[in-house]
Amino acid sequence: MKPSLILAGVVQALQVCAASGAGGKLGTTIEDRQLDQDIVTWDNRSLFINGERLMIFSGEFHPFRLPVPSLWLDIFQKVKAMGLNCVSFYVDWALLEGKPGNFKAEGVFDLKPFFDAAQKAGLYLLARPGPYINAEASGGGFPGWVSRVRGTLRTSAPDYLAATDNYMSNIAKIIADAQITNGGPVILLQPENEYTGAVSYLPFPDGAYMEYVIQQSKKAGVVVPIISNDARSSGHNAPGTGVGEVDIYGHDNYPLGFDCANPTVWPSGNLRTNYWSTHLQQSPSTPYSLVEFQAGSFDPWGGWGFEKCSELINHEFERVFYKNNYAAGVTILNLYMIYGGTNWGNLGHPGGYTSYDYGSVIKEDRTITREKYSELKLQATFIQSSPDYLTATPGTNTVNEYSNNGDITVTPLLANDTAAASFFIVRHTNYANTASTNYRVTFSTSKGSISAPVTNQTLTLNGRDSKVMVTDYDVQGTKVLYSTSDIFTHQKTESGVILILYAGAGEYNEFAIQGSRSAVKEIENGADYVLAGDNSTEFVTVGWTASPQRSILQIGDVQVYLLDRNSAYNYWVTSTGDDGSKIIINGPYLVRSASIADNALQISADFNKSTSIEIIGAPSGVTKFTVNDREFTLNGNGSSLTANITLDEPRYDIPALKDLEWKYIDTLPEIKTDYDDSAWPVADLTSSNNTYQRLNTPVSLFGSDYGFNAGILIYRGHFNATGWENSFSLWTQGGSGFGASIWLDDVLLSSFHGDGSSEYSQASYNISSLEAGSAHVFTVVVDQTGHNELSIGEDDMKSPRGIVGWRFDTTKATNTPISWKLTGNLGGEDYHDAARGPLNEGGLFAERHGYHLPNPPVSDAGWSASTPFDGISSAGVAFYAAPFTLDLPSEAWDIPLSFVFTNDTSSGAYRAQLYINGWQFGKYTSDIGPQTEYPVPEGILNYKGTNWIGLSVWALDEGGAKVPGLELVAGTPVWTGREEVQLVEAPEWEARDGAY
Ligand code: IPT
Repeated sequence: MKPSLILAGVVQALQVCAASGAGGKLGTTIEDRQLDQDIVTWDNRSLFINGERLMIFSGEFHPFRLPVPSLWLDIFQKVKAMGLNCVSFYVDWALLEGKPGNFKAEGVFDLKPFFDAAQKAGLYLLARPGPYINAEASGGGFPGWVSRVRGTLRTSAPDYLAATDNYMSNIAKIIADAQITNGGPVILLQPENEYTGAVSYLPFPDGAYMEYVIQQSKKAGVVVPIISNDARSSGHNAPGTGVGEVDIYGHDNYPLGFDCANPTVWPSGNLRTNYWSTHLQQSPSTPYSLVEFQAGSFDPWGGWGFEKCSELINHEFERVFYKNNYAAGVTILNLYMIYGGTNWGNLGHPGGYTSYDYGSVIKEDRTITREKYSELKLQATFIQSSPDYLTATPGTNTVNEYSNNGDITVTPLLANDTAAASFFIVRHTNYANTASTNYRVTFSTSKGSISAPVTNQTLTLNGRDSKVMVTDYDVQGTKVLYSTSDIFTHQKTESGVILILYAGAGEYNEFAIQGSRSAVKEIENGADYVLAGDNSTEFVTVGWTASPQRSILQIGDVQVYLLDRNSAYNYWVTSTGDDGSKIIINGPYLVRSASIADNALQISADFNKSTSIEIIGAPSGVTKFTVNDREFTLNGNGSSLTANITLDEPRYDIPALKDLEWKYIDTLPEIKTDYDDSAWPVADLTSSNNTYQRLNTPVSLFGSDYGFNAGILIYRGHFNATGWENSFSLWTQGGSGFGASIWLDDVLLSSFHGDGSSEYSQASYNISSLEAGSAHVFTVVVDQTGHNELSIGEDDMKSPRGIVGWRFDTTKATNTPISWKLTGNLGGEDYHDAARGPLNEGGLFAERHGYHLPNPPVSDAGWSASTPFDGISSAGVAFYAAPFTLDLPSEAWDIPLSFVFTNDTSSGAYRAQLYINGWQFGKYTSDIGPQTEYPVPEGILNYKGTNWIGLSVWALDEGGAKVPGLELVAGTPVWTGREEVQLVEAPEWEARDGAY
C-alpha cells in the first residue's frame, strides 16, 4: 500500500481507513483532530518536530534509579553519542507521595535538573508518569498506601481515581512546564502503561478510565501528543477507537522474554514479522511506534545475574531484532532499558534485587564496555543518517525474490519516488540460524536491475547477523546506486564528504557510487578491493573484503572508508555547532561533544587507555586541539589529523574495609527479655480496607494498614500462656525473596531463609511447655521485598506484607489472645528522611534511630568495637558502622566503585543491608543471590572526603553468622570529560524525637 502522506499542520487530518483492528471505526471516513500545539505533529510514517520529519530513536532511563542528578548528563551524553535523539522516562509515584496528599519532588526527586541535562545533551524526552508504571518498581509505582483504597485499581473506581489526582496534577504540571512548547525537551506523553487486559469480569477496555488519565495530564497543561503503550499489538486506545483514544498508538515487544538462564538459545518463532501489516489494521494514520522494545531483561531473586541477561540480549540480538524493527518501518522506537540503574532504598518490586542493571546497553556502573553499546551506535547513526528511511514503505518478507537462497529472507522498504532510497533488510529465514550462508541479491535501481555481486564473488551472511542494504541512496549529493554492506554514516565536512561502510571481518561486499573508474584514488589500502565498471559508466562498482586494515578511496568528492565492524565501533560522529556541522573521531572510548572556534578544536571525551586518535573532517585551519581542556599536539594536515592521547595513570588507594574502625550495636534488642516496647504503635485495626486478602486475624497486621510500606517489619505479640498450647502457627508474607524469623522471648523458633519464588511462608512451632499464666512475647521480623506489580482486576499490588495469619493449637479448647504491636520505618508515612524519601529505611532498631545515616553516635553506650567479619554467634541482627575516607582524582577520572560480598555460606546464612552515607544501596542474601557486587555511584559516595558505611547483618540461624568478606573494588579508571559530580545532600544522624 502506498501511504498517503498527510501534511503536518495544526489540523491533523486523520484518515480512519476501513480499519478492521480492535475497535477500528468501520465506515468512518475523515475525522479532524485539533492539536493543541503545532510543534510536534505527525503523519502515518513519522513524527515531525518544527516541521522536520524525524525518527524518534529513544532509550529508557529512570532518573529515580540513579539518585545523583549531576550524573544524569553523563548518561544522556552516552545516549546521544550513540546517535539516539530521545530518552523515555517513568516517574515513580511511590517516591513522590509517600503520604497521601503530600507530594514532594525535591532534592534527588526534582525533575528540573533531569530536563535541563536532557536539553544540554540535545535529547528529547518521552514522559511516562503513570500513575501506573510497572517498571519492576514496588507496587508498579503505586505507593504502599494505595493498598488501602477499596476500589479496583486502574479502573474508574471513584476512590482509586481520587487517590491519583494529587500526584497526577502535580507531576503533570511539572512535565507540562518542560514541554517543547515551553522551550523544554518533552515531546510526547504516555498515560498509564500497558493498558492491555483485565480479569474477565471487568469491562475492558474502560475508555472512560483511560480518558480520565489523559485528562489529568491535559488539565495540568500537557499539549504534546499522547502516545500509548499497549503490552502487545492489540490496538487498544488507538485513534478511532472512541473515548480514551490516544493521538499515537504504540506497543511493546520483548521477543526473548526474561529468562536469562540460556542466553544463547533463541527459541523458534520469536521474531515477529507482521508488525507493519498489523499496524496498518490498527492505527494506519500514525507512525509505527514501539514504545518499549527489549534491550535487556529483569532478573529475579535467585536468578542468573545480569551478565547473562546482557548475553541473552546482546549485540547479535540487536542486529537481528532491531533491524527487523526497521523492516517494519518503526519510526518511534524506545529501547527498554538503555541504562537500568539501581533499585536502591527498597524502591524495587519483589521480582528483582538491588541491581537493575537489566543487562542493558549502558551498565549499572555507567561504563559502556558492552559490545551492544557499539553495535547500537552503528545502527542508530545509520538510521539518523538516512532520512529516506522515514518515507520508504515497508513491504512483506520475501524469500527467493531479492535473494537467490531460501535460507535468506529480505524485507524491502521501497521508495515512493525514484529520487529516494530503498532499503532491504537481509536476515536468515530461520532467524536463529548460526550458520554462514552464501547468497546473491537482485535489486531494481534507477539504473535498472542489478544482480550483485557483479564480480566473481559471493555475499555471506554470518549466523545471527542481519544487514541493511540500500539502493539509490543519497550521500550528500552523490548517489550510491547500491551497497550490500551496512552504512555507518556519511557526513559533509569542511574538507569534503565522508562515507563510512562496514562489514564483519572477512566478508565480501559491493557498492556502486557515482564517479568514474579512473577517478578512484587510493588514500589508504588495507582491505582488499576490486573495481568494476569502466570509464563510460556513471557509476563505479567497488568490491571489497572487510579487514582490520581499512581502505580509504577517494571517489569524486567522496572519501569512502571501508572498515571491518570492530574498527567501525571506534568511530564517533559529533556535532561541532548548531549549524549541523559534524566531525568524525576515531579512537576514543567515548566522545561527548565538540566545538570549533578560532582554529581551536575542543572535544569532551573519555579514554580508558592511552591511544592515538584520528580526527576526520576537521576544518583546514585547525591548529589547536584540546581534550577535556588539556592541549594535545595535532599531527598531519587536511582532513585527517591525529593525536596521541597519553594518560598519566591516576594514583589512588582504595581502603580495605576489613581494616576500618568498625563499631557494632545490637539492632534486634527486641529479643532481650527486658526490652520495653511501650512506645510502639499498637495493632488495633479490627478491620482492613485491603480487598485483596481477607483479614484472618482479630486485628490487622498488614504493614500498610499502619503506614509501613517498605523494608523490614517487626512485630511484638504479647500473650499469657494458658498452659494448654501445643504449637503456634504463623503465616508471613513478604514477596518473593523475602525472609522471616520468629523468636519466643529470647529463643529463636525458626527462620524462613527465603528463595527465589516464595511470596509467603507458613510454619508451626512447638511451644508445648509454657507454664499456665506465664507472660511471653513473640518477636517476628519480616524482611519484605516490596509490593507486587498488578494486573487489572487482580489488585495484586495490595497483597499485604507482614503477618497474615496466626493460630495456637491447643490440647484443650482454650483461646490464647495475643496483643500485637508492630513497626516499620519510624513514623511510617510521616517518614523522617525527606532527602532520601519514603522508602529508604525499614524498621530495624538502628534504622528507627537513624544510625544508618552518616556520623551515628558510635561512642555512646550500646555500641562496642566489633566488625562484620567477627559477626555474631547467635541468631539476631547486628548493625555495624564505620567511617572511611576516599581521596580519588575525580575531577578528571571516572572511577566506578562497587561493594563486593564474598560469596560463601560456610560462616552462617545471613541477610544484609548496605548503607552508604545513609542511602540503602544493597540488600544481600547469602543463600538466595545472585547479586554479590553492589555498585554505588560517586555523589552518593564522597570521592574526596569522609564516608560512612552501615551494614545490618541478620544471622538467620542458631549459630549466628559473620560476613566472610566485603571489599570496596574499583573498576577501570576512565579519563573523563563528564562534568564534575556534585555530592548529593545526605543529612547526618540526629537524635530522633520519639524513636523507640
Ligand atoms: C513492560 C512494562 O511496561 C515495563 O514497565 C517493564 O515492566 C517491562 O515490561 C519489563 O521490564 S510490559 C511487557 C513485558 C509486556
